[in-house]
This record gives sequence, C-alpha cells and structure tokens, in this order.
Amino acid sequence: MSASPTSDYPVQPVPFTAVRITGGFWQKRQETNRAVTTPFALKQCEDTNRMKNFDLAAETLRRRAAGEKTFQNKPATLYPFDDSDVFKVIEGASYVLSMRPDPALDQALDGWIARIAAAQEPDGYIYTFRTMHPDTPAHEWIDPQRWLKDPDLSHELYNLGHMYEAGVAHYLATGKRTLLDVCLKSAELVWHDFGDRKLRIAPGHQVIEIGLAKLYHVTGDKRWLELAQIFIEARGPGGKVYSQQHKLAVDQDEAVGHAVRANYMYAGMADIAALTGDARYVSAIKKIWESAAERKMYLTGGVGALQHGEAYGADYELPQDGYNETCAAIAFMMWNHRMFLLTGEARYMDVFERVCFNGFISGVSLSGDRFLYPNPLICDGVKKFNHGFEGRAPWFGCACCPPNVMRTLAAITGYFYAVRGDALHVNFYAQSEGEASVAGTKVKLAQTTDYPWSGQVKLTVTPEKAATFTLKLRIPGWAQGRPVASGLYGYDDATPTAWTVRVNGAAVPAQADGGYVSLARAWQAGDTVELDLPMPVRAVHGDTRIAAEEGRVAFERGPVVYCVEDPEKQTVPADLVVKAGAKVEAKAAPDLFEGVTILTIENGAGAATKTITEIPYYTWANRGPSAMAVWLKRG
Ligand code: FUB
Ligand code: ZN
Repeated sequence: MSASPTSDYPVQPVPFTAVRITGGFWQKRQETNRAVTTPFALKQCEDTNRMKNFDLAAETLRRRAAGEKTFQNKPATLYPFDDSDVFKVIEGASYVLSMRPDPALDQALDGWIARIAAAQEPDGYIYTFRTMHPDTPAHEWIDPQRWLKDPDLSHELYNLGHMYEAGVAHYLATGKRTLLDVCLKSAELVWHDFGDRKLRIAPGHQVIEIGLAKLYHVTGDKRWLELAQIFIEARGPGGKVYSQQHKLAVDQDEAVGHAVRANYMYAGMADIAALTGDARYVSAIKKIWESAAERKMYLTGGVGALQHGEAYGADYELPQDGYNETCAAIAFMMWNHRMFLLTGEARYMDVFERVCFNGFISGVSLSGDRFLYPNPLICDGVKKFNHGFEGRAPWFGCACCPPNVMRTLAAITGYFYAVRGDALHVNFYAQSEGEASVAGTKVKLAQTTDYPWSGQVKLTVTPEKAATFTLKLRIPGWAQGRPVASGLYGYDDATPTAWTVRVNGAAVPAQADGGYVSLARAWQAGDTVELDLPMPVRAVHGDTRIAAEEGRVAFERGPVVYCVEDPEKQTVPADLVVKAGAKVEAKAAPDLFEGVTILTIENGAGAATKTITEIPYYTWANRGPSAMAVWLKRG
C-alpha cells in the first residue's frame, strides 16, 4: 500500500532509512537514544500508568459489553493528552526498528498495540479518559459529548494526530497493519463526524493535520487530506490567539500563541500547501516564518519565549530565562524542514541546524534518561525551572518532550539529503553512509567528518553508473559571516570564512548561490568532494531591540552555541565580563561530555589573566543542577 499524491513537495527528502550514521556526534546521540532513551521511555509509559489508561478503557468497554451498564474506571494519570506520549514512543521505537531489527522491541510494540486496539470503541473512537469513564467527564477539559471541547483543551484530535503518525511509522517499519488499522478505523469516524463540515471544530492543539497528511501519503485516500484541510480551515476568525484560532489560517502572518501548537500548525499548513498546491498557505507561512525566525528566535534556535501560555512573545521579546520548550524546538525543526522542501532555500536548513545543535539536543542528557522541558539561556541552578526540577528530570507529569526527542533523534538522518529533479541537496554534515536516487540514478554517499567540531567534510559520491547531476552543498550562514539571515543576531566580526570546495582534489570557485554551492558534472564512482568550512570562534551580538541582550556577548563556533556553566553554583555566570580584546580560543576536550570542543576566554594578560571556560550549550546541566548563562557582559 502506497500512494503518490498528485501534488507533493517539489523537493523530496531522502528517507531516513536510506542514510546510516557511521560515527561522530550523531552516532553517540542516536545510539544512546536507541539503547537508553527508547527502553527508558517504554518503561516510563508503563510505570507512570500511561499504558494502564488503555487497559482501563478496554476494561470498561469489556465489562459494559458484558452487561455491567454502570461500570467505569477513573483515569490513572493526570492529563487527557497522556495517550499521546504512548503514541510518540511507538513512533520513535518504530523508527528505531526501521534501522535495525530488534525482536524484543518489535514484540513489545505488538503488545502495546493490542492493548491500544482493545481500548478503541466499536465505532473507532479512541480516547482513554472518556472511554474508561463514559457517564460523566473524567476531567474538566472533557465535554459530555465527543469533540465539543476539543477547541479548548480536550486534546481528542491531538492524541489522534500522534496516533496516526505512530501508525504510519509502525506500518512502514514492520509491514504490520495492526496500529494502522486502528488509525484508519479512527479516521473513518473522524470523516463521519467532520467530513460533511457540519461540525466545525478548530482543534485546540494541532498535530492531527500532520498525522492526516501522513495517512493520506501511505493510503492514497484523499479523504484524509481533505480532513486535514477541514481542520486548518476551521480556524478563525475571532477565536483564541493561544491556539491560533484568532484568524483564518491563510490570513495569519505572525507566530503567536502556544509555540508547540503554532509550529505544528505551520508544519501542517506546509503539508497542505504541498499536497494540494494551494499557494495561499505558502504565502502565509512565509510571513509567519519571518516573524518567528527573524524576530522571535533565540540564538539557540529556541522559540516560545514565554512561560505563561508556553507561548511566542512579542517581536524581540526574548528574556534570557526564556521558556523554549523542547517540543517547540522540535516542531520548529519540522516546520523549517518543510519550508525547505517547499522552496529549496538553504536559509530554512540554516535555522534547522541552529535548532538541532542547540535548543533541541539540549533537551536530552548525554546519558539519554534525563530531560529538559524548558531550555532557557540563563539559570541559577536553584530555581525549579524544569517543571519542578532545578536540573534535568527523568520524566514529567506532562511528558510531551522526552518522547518527542526520542522520535526525532531516531529519524534524524531524514534531514541529511534531499532531491529535486537532477539536483541532490546535501543539507547536513555528519559521518554517515547513504543512498539517494537522483534523476533515475542510484548514488551512494559517504561522509567522513568530525562535524560540528570540525568543518572539514569529505563526501564520496558513487553513482551506480556515471551520471550527470548537480550536487548542492549547503554553505551554512555561519560560514558566510552571519548567524541568521536577518539582523536578529550578528557577528562582531562578520568576515565570511575562507571556505573551500575541492572536487577530486581540484579547487572549485567558492561561490554560494542561495546558500548552496552547485557542482554540476558527470559524476563517476568514487568521486570525492572536500568541503572545508573554517570554524573561527565568533562573538555574537543581538539586535539592539532585544533588551535582554543589551551590552552582552555570546559565543559560537560553527553551528554550536556556547555557555558558561558553574555546577558548583558558586558564581553567577551572567555577571561574568568579557573585556574588549579578550583572547578567545577553541580547544578540543576529548574527555569532557563524550568529547567536545570548549572555548577559553582570556581576560587581561600575564599573571592577572582571568580565564572563562565555555561549554557547548547543549551539554549544560549534565553535571547536576548548575548555574549557566549564554549571554555574558561586555567589559
Ligand atoms: O498540550 C499538550 C502538550 O502539553 C503541549 O504540546 C505542551 O506544550 C504541553 O503543554
Ligand atoms: Zn513538550
């Protein structure tokens, strides 16, 4: 079962299953994700009763069917959206399975899926909090009638979105239809209830649009695409800004409200634009992206500055203790990647990379079993900023972030390459081996690199037979002297680096057009491309309209943003002063945090020298709760 939509993204990603990480930065992160985070998340869903909710719902169905007309169970967890954590874990575990057989994991998923299927009502409805407790709402967010409080907080459609993503992932990984059939039965009900447009519900938490687009992709059934459109078109005018219900989706032009909801919606709009060819969505999300990436994004790529409402703030409202939910970073990556797939423009992958190496990967500890929900740029190590924890936490009452990191890391290779016609985009540099199909020719791609600690990348290109196509290498904005395309952040010294490209040892003109160097040639097996992106340490300033960054400096090297951390909490890193002319150097620290590059900032000279050490932002809080700051004072 598969379908080729009549319209689709003009740029097609090379699937994550076609690319394998063979070493370096992402191997450590992905292997920890597979070996630690995945079993840990499965266990947490059991231990915290998220799976039990499905059993309780199934029990109610069973006993009522057997004649116990008043039997009902109370939910075993706090939130009606807890079902979604289970679905995200299944999605992530399915990606893990796609890359490597694991009979025990496969069997564990079969067991879970059987329990989920048992909790589905005969007409396809699935939502444990209602099914287990059908006579009266088990939670204040739930209306006595299905769906009616979804525009507020019931999360009925949100849960389904994550289930659809999981069902598709599981089907593609295993060929089994077990969860997919649960999804399709559910989608039939959603079609029955919403397909005639009589019930106009703007989902209170978006993501079903993305799930439906995936269902459409895998089945070819146009109803699922139509439903995605119906849900997007049901928004506005006149509803809540919090859930982006204030205007018609096509009339929205600013990133506002709850950041996870927002970014999932913008990603869903990109899907609809691609799958229907409706250009109104493209024009809306381009404007919204400019507001998010050019006026509301942290240096770490984090978005959603405000704790109140977990929301986007006003333009340039970027307090250092910004909220920056890990899920918002992930949804921002998803959205940026889709913007790239719509346009082929490198600036979206530049932002993707910034989020990925900083405000996303900070969300999980190096050990793989401790998490950050907010990702602020400052911390005193005392305040319980992390949903009740002053450091990283093993799980959360509202546990959306950990399984979201897990599913993203498991499929990270899907962001490396993309193809449009006879052009192969190389977007992401990582030690890996992969295969793409370009203009009908299969091409093997092998990258050797220590990125992001080094900007040297050797790419070996092996087409199955000699073939003419264009290899497009992304030259990141940071290598061209600008951290972001707008003036939101700038380098004190904005001199572009002297990056070079060599093909089979011969230099080619270093010219990036739209962020890519295009190498059009007849490629032969074993051709090599060497990219050298020098990585000077860059002092960064913020736009003068960012009050929190006034008189401050931050440092980055390549795509990695740095911070000062004091695990002893004896100092206030944000009070540290970097004097004008301070010597800043990068040093390899192979024994620290599984091998990173640190920065040393030398203030003064001789015996009076005071050295400040910086670590990559994503590694902070791995030594227990700590004081931390990204932005230091300028002296
Ligand atoms: O509402 C479900 C999830 O809980 C959201 O995506 C997170 O931001 C948290 O509020
Ligand atoms: Zn989250």
